[in-house]
Amino acid sequence: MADLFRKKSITELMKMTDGENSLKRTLGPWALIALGIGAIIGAGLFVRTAAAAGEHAGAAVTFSFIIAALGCAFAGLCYAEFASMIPIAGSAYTYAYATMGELIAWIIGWALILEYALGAATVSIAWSEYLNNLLGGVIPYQLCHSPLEISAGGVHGLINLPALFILLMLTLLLIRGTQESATVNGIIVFIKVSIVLLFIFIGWKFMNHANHVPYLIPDNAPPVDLGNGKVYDYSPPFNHGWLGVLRGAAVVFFAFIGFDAVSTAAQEAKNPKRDMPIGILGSLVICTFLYVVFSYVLTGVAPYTDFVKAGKEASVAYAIQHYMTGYQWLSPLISIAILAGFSSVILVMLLGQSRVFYSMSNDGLLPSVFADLHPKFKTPWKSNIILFAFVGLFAAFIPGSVAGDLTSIGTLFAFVLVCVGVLILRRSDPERVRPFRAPLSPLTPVLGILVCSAMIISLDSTTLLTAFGWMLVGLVIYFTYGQSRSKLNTK
Ligand code: ALA
Repeated sequence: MADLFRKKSITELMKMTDGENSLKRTLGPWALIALGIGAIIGAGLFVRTAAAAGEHAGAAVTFSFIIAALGCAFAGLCYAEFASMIPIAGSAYTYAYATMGELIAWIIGWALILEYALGAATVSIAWSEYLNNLLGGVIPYQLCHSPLEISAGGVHGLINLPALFILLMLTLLLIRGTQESATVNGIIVFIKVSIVLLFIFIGWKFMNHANHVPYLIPDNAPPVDLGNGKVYDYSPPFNHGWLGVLRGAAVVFFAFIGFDAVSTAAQEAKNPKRDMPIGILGSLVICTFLYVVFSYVLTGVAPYTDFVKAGKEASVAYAIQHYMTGYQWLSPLISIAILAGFSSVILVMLLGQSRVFYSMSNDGLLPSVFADLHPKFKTPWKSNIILFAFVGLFAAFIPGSVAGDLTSIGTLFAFVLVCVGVLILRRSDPERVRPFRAPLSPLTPVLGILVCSAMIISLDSTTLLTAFGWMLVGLVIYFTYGQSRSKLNTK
């Protein structure tokens, strides 16, 4: 049996950074922070915040954001340590392959599919919500919802066509090889941050402080009537109080996904040792601040119970339309900006996923079709098309909340493994040069493991079981396919 912990040689990996084809080191700390924010602010803030507040945490969703940010910060420091040890373009999969061996790398790569592919599906579903809101709800319910959803009027969803549409457009763009330039990213970051600030400044005046009392959902909160004879019940443990805040953290954790994108740019950083941690932590700090204030205002403008009813979809536009008298004109502007912002997040996620597939296929762990390049565009076009079919299936037929929770769990799991990896490597390979070291180790990785695991455990049992099943399928594929075909077999 092949060695499950065989590793890729770091020297070989680093050779890819030498020579004419190597990427230029052009990114300073601000450019890295902008890259992070570009990938971070999206559906998590504009859709999942309301879901977390409405279903689990109430106004205390602000605490949920702080817990999620802490988990990200601890894991982010560990990510930065890996990224600086192997400062090439890559992902947790590549780092793990060189440091912890093939099996762990495969497991992380498989969890990253949940992060990127399902993340793209979640944001495309959110895109569909805001598009429909912008168009005044003209798209029939059946054609913009999954079959697992039912409207308050009893209409069943069938397929989410707008979500499929945006995925198709962005897949075609990726096949053409359109790279988001720093300028386009800069503009989108500017637009996103402006909308957040605009909502905060204008919404502040419309806050009703009664909506913040009590701040946490009390254990005797009355159920909310959803129509159709259904109610939303706050009595289960994770639907009120501090446990609700913890579940809320797992839900809004989605809003931070993407900061790891900064680590993939290590090869282009001018001074990775100093700038990677600044880029990763800087974008986290700025986003956390914006998220906490934004969610404070959102739950002050509209009562949290609205977000399980009519305000469940396109919640920010909903809050403006229903509670911010005189500012109705703001809603379409914000929706257009949100649609643009979502598109860039989806693009980054689809790109990230096809890169991970590309690396796994080059390593022999996935079929070579995932690494076939288009003769003219030089992009992994077959992989992009397969990915569209896979992501499209989720986007068309699964509710956004299910896809969002699976994204969170996959990412949290990958983060836990990255933290564990730092602990193991500090012992097994203490001599290796680490230009950046996670401070206060072992405390930082241990706290990362604890906070991220607590969020995982707080998720509902269906999400946990589905993710477990996904990981089992991954292991079966590895042992029946990847292990025997790995390129490391022949070396
Ligand atoms: N953090 C990204 C978003 O919220 C994935 O859309």
